[in-house]
Amino acid sequence: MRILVTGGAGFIGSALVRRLLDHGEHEVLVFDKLTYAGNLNSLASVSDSPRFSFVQADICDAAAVQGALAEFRPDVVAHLAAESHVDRSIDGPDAFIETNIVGTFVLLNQALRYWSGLSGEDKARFRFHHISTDEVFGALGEDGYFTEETAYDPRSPYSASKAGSDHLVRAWGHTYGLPVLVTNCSNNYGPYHFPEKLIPLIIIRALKGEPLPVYGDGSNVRDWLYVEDHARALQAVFERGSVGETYNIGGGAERKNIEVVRAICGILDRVQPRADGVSYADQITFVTDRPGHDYRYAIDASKIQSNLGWSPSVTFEEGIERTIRWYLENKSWWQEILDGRYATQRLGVVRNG
Ligand code: NAD
Ligand code: TDX
Repeated sequence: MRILVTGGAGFIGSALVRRLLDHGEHEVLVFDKLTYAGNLNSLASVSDSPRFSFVQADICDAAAVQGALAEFRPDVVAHLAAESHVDRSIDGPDAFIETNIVGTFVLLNQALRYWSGLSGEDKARFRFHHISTDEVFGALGEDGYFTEETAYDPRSPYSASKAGSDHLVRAWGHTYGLPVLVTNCSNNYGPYHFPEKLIPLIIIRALKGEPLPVYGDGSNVRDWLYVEDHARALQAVFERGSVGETYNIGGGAERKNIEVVRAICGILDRVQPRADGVSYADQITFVTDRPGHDYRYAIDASKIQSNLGWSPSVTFEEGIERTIRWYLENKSWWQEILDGRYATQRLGVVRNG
């Protein structure tokens, strides 16, 4: 198939593109604006493939989207382009509304136009797959899980913008018959993760001997999924999922943030001990909480498991060790980001008045 991947130079998009080119015969066009989070270095291992192509453009640019659809003639649009960081959405929500809501609207309009012009097999095969987050469901207490039926209750500018985009996608499916698929996934981690996010930020700051900032008391819970397992789930959904359906994707690996940070410190103590013999855990610092910090996310992934036979293959313990080793072996990938774009400073603290 021919797969147009928006946001294909980002963390999850690049994992999907590497998977599609490394396993199978698919052709891929990456459509990416290359914001601060986009990185062609994350695609270096596959960019020489004759089945890979790239266009630098904005999903808000209708003419650019129309041109890419007309020229590449995709069977699938896998839509991952987004502003993705909650803390940045607190500091500056504008780009989140623009890309996540308006950009998704532009993409839907152009995809509908393109799909309407197809016929026969090509029209029957086409899918618009929207990649979203479990954060649209709000926050859980100590118990319970998000299912595909859970009511939306987004609580940050980021999650509200993703909820808006999910609603638009379903509306285009329901009203115009566009063959849409939606997936809502839990927290991803793994190689090529931008250092603003908890896990890479902690690994990098630990190695640099800097304080490890844990928001609040560290008791907030996330459900962690290794990014390559997410990419495999996305492929299963756009290849075999039922049109109009939503699938929740999760790692079945709930951890308190403080447990994640301590796990990273423990592995680093073993594989790259500090010269002074002190544990990296000594660097842990509790800092002011994130405004509106959602307490717990946890996914019930039984639908994708029973309907499409997908389940996570990497445990949290395996995945976090693999991730740490990747950051140790690929310092040039993240040092370039630290030098030019983002140096792991605190983001997303509201200053009133
Ligand atoms: P990311 O921030 O690493 O990458 C986003 C990519 O989109 C970048 O390459 C960026 O250049 C591109 N982009 C941003 N604005 C664009 C625009 N206007 N036009 C074209 N390209 C643009 O994000 P990620 O973590 O890889 O997340 C990918 C998708 O998955 C997002 O939609 C996100 O909401 C969703 N998601 C992420 C997670 C997670 O844990 N990271 C979990 C569930 C869902
Ligand atoms: O320095 C930090 N210290 C800290 O305690 C950072 C950056 C985060 N945290 C906490 C906040 C969260 O409870 O760690 C947890 C994870 O934070 P993030 O890495 O910012 O992820 P989160 O806000 O949970 O959102 C992520 O998962 C869902 C992605 O960024 C989203 O794009 C995705 O939709």
